[in-house]
Amino acid sequence: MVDFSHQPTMKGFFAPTRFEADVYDCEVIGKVPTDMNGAFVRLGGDWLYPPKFSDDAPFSVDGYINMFRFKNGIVDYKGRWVKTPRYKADLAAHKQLFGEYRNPFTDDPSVKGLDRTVQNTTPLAFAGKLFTLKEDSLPYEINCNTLETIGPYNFHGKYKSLTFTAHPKVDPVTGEMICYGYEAAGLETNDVYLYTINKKGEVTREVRFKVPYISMVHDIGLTQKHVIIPVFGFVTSMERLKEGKVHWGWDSTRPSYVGIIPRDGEAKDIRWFKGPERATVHTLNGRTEGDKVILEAPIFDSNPFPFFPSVDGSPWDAQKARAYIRRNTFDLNSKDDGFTEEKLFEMNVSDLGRVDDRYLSLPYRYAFTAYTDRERPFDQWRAGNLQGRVSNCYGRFDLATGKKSSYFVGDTCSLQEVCFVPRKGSSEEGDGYVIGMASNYAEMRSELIIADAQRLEDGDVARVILPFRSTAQVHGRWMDEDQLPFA
Ligand code: V55
Ligand code: FE
Repeated sequence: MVDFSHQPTMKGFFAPTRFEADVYDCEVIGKVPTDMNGAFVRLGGDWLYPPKFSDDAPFSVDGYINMFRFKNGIVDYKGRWVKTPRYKADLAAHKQLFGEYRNPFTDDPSVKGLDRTVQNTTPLAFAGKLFTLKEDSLPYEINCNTLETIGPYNFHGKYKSLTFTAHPKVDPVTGEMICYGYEAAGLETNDVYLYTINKKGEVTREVRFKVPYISMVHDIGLTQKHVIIPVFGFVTSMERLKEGKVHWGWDSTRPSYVGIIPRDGEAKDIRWFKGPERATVHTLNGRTEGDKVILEAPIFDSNPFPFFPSVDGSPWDAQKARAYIRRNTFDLNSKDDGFTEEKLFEMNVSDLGRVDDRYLSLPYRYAFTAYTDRERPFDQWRAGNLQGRVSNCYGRFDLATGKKSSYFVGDTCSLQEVCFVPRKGSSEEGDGYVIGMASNYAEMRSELIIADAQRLEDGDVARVILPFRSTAQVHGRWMDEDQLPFA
């Protein structure tokens, strides 16, 4: 018996869909560019069974991978659950056996010791393989044509961390991947294992170090010379897990730390800089300029997630849960542990931003992300009472001039994370397409938006229409046809 009727947040457009899908030759409004060949792969979640506890985090949702496969202007859609041991155990039991977010003490005794990961965060194409990523476990390998789950992957036994980040960085110059796991030696350990994996998928470096306190190390910055490691606000302990709580609580008294380690350095070479209460969940880009290391990121003043409550019992503050694009500058010659912070744009943005990945770790100019423009129209009569709460624009933020150009999605839609697709054959930064999923509340369906990244004001060049609601994505990636063995 499956009953979602008591889940107040899973209604209307946000109700679980609970089916696997194949749509061939999707309906298109406009014209899909014929120079886009590959796939837009999205990973997010759909609850197979309702959460066991009402205060569980939405990040516990079962992983669901889906892709828009592009071939010469024709687009096919495919969606599959990620078939984790947890999915299989729940399906066999016909109920949710797993408890609070990253807390095995709250699980049904029948699943003790089972890998309890939900693979719901980021899809990755690397060394010719497709993976799903969730920061509490190893990557899961996926068949890129069928989207069926193959299983956990540890890079020929050379990747020793028990966990793998949802935000590995691929150096566009060398093709190598810089990746890591935190709580790497097991639940509630303060170990981070940092790896370099070459483009053939061979581990070439491992560095093990400790964080100042165990926290959510969700994303890092990469430069040509350094790795930048933000640590902030979220705390956890074996005691709180044994009390049956979600893995993270927010501690506003904790300083944020940023670790900087040379890419060819050892654990002793890491330097920890210290700052005020902040949350750098996602980064945009990093670079090293002489003795300075620079990170740009959409940074929150405090806890972005209401479902990871304050440890002191104080209420979640929506005002402080807004991200601004900021620049942090770290002086490697400084004698103290301080760093500078600048706000680059005086407006709130979605923290799920993107740069042209061909410029990752290098000097760059453009950041892309979604935001809410309250001046734009919203059709409440057709799309519901969501005025001011929809991401109705994608912005291209020019860090050189401070100017912004914008794509507006229309008065019944909200945009999910932006993705940048470089134009084939060009290398000019920002030359390509901006793509992303729109939720059309009036039509109760999902639409894939494709716009020219250099002409955002012109609107989309194509919309790929799904005749249903697709699962909400956490992160999506464009995977070019030469990156994976597509049929
Ligand atoms: C994040 C998302 C997660 C997670 C931890 O956005 C951090 C940050 C979707 O799951 O498990
Ligand atoms: Fe993320």
